[in-house]
Amino acid sequence: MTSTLNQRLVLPVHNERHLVKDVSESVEEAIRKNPQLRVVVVDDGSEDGTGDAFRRQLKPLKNAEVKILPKNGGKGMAIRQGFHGAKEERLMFMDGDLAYSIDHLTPLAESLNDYDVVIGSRSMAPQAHGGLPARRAFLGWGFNRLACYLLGIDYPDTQAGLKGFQREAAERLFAKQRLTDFAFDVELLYLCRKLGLRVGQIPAQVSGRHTYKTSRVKLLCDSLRCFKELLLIRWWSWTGAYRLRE
Ligand SMILES: Nc1nc2c(ncn2[C@@H]2O[C@H](COP(=O)(O)OP(=O)(O)O)[C@@H](O)[C@H]2O)c(=O)[nH]1
Ligand SMILES: [Mg+2]
Repeated sequence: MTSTLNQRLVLPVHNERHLVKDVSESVEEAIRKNPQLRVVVVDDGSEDGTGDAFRRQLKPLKNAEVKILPKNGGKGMAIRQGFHGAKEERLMFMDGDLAYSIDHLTPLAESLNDYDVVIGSRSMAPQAHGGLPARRAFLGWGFNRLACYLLGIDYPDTQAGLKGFQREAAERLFAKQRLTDFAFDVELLYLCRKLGLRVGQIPAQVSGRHTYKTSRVKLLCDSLRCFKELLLIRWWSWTGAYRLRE
């Protein structure tokens, strides 16, 4: 049974000019197949004209829009901007480079009939294409274990850029969410635990065309920044900054 509730898909993009044509074709096909779907591409501070290129490419589609933010605020900020003011019942985001094919939308939307929040998990799908480079896989595993330990959550994969929310849950979560970058996903899952939201998981299959941008993830300093952000989440929770009882 496909979900008849209207849906919003946010695609955060940053310096992805080389992918605009392919991604736009996938967006066009998804909208043609699903008249309930609205797609919002969010570009914040790309230097290569990604946002304008998407605007030109998606112009003919009435159910697609491109938000261009002048300054880079991080993937988390872009996703929050993409959900801002949304009226759709199902709010979903996936990596704008389509690391996960748009076909994942159907199981994601369907699972949102049973859960407040649904996350994609690469550990539930046999990764045909070898997955993460070894160094990143190791640091990713370390981050996952540390985050789960420090935040009292337990998911084999918290970072897959494929997540969905019932609108009410999204409004409660994003009103409290503070981080904009790497640890934004685990902050969301921590707030789900604190707010008693039901979280489901679906298999996330990385597409064979996707290449991880190891260079962008300056592994060491970003790992330190991730660790700092994990401590910040505990600090904000401990000091009541999340206003969890409101
Ligand atoms: N709007 C926006 N999108 C971002 C930002 N950082 C990454 N992205 C997008 O988020 C998605 C995942 O990032 P990516 O660098 O591909 O991560 P990887 O696949 O894990 O190496 C891609 O579509 C990026 O273009 C950002 O600061 N702002
Ligand atoms: Mg990627």
